[in-house]
Amino acid sequence: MLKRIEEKVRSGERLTAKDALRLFESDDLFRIGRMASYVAAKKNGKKAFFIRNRHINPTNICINRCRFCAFSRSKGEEGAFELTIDEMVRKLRPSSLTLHPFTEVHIVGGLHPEWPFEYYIRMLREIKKHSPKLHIKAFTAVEIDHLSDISGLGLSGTINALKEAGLGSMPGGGAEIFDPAIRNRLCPEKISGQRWLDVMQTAHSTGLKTNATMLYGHIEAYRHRVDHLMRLRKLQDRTGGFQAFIPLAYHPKNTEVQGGYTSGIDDLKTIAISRLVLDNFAHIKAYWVMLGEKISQLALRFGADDIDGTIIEEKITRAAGALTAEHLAAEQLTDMILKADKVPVERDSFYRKVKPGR
Ligand code: V47
Ligand code: SF4
Repeated sequence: MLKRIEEKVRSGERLTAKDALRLFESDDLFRIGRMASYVAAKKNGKKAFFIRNRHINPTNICINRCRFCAFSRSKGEEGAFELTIDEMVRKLRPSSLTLHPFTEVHIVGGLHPEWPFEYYIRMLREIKKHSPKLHIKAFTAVEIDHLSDISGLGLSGTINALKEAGLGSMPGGGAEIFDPAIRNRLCPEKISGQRWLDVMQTAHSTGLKTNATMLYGHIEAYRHRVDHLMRLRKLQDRTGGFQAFIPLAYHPKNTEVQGGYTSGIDDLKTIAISRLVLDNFAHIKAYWVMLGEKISQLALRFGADDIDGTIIEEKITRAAGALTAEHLAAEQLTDMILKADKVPVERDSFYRKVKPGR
C-alpha cells in the first residue's frame, strides 16, 4: 500500500487524507522517513536551520486553564507570576550564554484577566526601544483573539496596532487539535479550531508571517491528526502565510490529562508525515525542547529542516515534565546538525541566512 504513496511522493502528487491515515497506521517507519527525507531535500537541500533566540513568558496567569497545561495559574494562586516590562527588557540584555546577541525574542503567555491592551503595546515599544534590531515573534492566535476582545479594535485593527508597535511575526501555538470534540475535552475555554484558523488568516492578510503547531500524543486518534494537517494545508493554499509547522509532543506531568510521554517512534513518524502532507509548508521544525536533543537530531533525517534555537529560558514544557536542558548554545546546535550529516545554517526570523560576525 505504501508503494502508491511512494509513487505520488516521487512525482510530487499531493497526498490525500486517506494516504496520510495509511502512513500513520503503517509501522514502516524507515520507509516513511525515506520519503520525508526526499521531500525535505527537494525543499531545503542539506540545510538544517537554527536561530539565536530567547523565550520570554510575560505571565502564567491565564483565564483559560487548559487541562493539558501545567504552566498556567489563576490569579493569586501559588506560583503565579507577572513580569514587569522592565524585567522583560532586562532579560534581553546579551548574557554570557550567547557570544552573539539573540536575533529573535519569542513571547507567549497566559490570557491575563486584568492587563489592558496598552500593556502589550508598551511591551513591544519598550523592547524595540532597547533592542531595535531584535525581531519580536509574539502572541499565539489565542492571545491575539483575547487582545482583540480587550482592544475593541477588531481583529485586523488589533494586529495592525501590534505590528505598528513592533510585532514582527507570530508563533504557532494554541492550535492544539482542531477537532471540536477532542478540543472540548482538552481545553473547553479556548477559542475553537476554526477561530484559530480565522485569526491566522487575518494575520496573513495583513502581511504577518506565522507558524503553526499541533499538540499530539494525548487523547487524540490518528484521524484527528490527519484532519488537523488537512485544515492547515487548506489555509496555507489560500494565504501562503505559514513559515514552519511544529508538531508538539505532549508532556503529561502536572496536568489533568493523563497519559505517558510520546514514543520516539511516534515523534519521528509525526515529523515525517507532516513533511509529506504539508507540501505547501517550506519548513518542518523539530522542537528540541519537547523532543529531546537526540530525537531532534534524528528528526533531521526524517523530514525536519529546523531545530529551533538557543531558547535560554523555557517554562511551558518544563512545567509539564520536560527532560531536556533549559538552553543550548549555538555551538551545541551546530554540532547536533553536523553529526546528523546536515549543513547548519543560522537563520533570521524569515529563514534568511545570518551573516557570521554581524
Ligand atoms: O500553545 C502546552 C503547548 C504551546 C503542553 O512557533 C504543551 O516557533 C506539550 O507553541 N505538553 C506553546 N505541549 C509552544 C509553542 C511553540 C514552541 C516553540 C516554537 C514555536 C514557534 C511555538 O505549547 C502551547 C501548547 O500547544 N503546550 N502544554 C504540554 N503539557
Ligand atoms: Fe492558558 Fe495557553 Fe496554558 Fe491554555 S495553554 S492555559 S491558553 S497558557
